[in-house]
Amino acid sequence: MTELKALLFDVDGTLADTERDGHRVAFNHAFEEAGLDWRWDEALYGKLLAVTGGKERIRYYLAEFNRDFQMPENADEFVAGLHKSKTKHFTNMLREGKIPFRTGVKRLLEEAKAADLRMAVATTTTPENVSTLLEANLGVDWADWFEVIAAGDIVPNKKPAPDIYTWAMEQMNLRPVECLALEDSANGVKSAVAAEIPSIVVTVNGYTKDEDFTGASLIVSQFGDGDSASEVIRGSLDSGTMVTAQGLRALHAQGAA
Ligand code: XBP
Ligand code: MG
Repeated sequence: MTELKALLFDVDGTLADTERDGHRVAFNHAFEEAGLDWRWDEALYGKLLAVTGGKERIRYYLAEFNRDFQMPENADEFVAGLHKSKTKHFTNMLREGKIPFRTGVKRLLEEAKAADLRMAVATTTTPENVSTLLEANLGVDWADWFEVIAAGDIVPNKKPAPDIYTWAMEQMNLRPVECLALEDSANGVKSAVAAEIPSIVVTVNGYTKDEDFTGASLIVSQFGDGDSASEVIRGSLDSGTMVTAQGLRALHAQGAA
């Protein structure tokens, strides 16, 4: 049986519930600042989340929901400029402490560190968003927690492609069977499955709770903490009412060859 060596954490929706009141709001600020009448309400944003990556999501919106918009000549520059502005607004919200870690995340990180589990981030968002979120929630030593930050455009293809997980494992010199991925979305699960990671834990949120998580080992409402219990949606949680580092080791042992 191959021992669990590393936890690979998704960011948006997993470490923090960033989409509805974070990224979505930041996109709208950027559109307003650019003098565009685009407004992504909660329902539309839920549809746009089918596409990962902020720049890719803007293009998807124009292609599927705003075909009348006349894209400027320098389309790449236009989209990149909007996304840069959006990232400025999003990181400001993070620095203002508006987007905390989800329940149980800090506890799980501490348990994993104490259990000598290696940790990395594997996300579609930008490195700047990751470092700002981690510093806001873990302090100035945030980089001590994660060996690798695999984020955004570091790979050619974003989730559901496996690239970001494969890149992270290559950097850590780890095999998929030595890893466990923690995700929140169908795109994320597909990415981890395609990267041949055998153990995948999903913590759902408002946007992803009804998605198809085929390939996931365990689906929960949250990681749980103190008197805020984790509810099991699919699979079994041997560690009582919380997702714990030891519980993840046991889950991995059941699934890994
Ligand atoms: C979620 C995403 C990201 C964010 C927006 O990433 O798909 O694109 O929605 O962030 P993950 P950017 O769940 O993999 O963390 O605008 O920086 O892409
Ligand atoms: Mg996610």
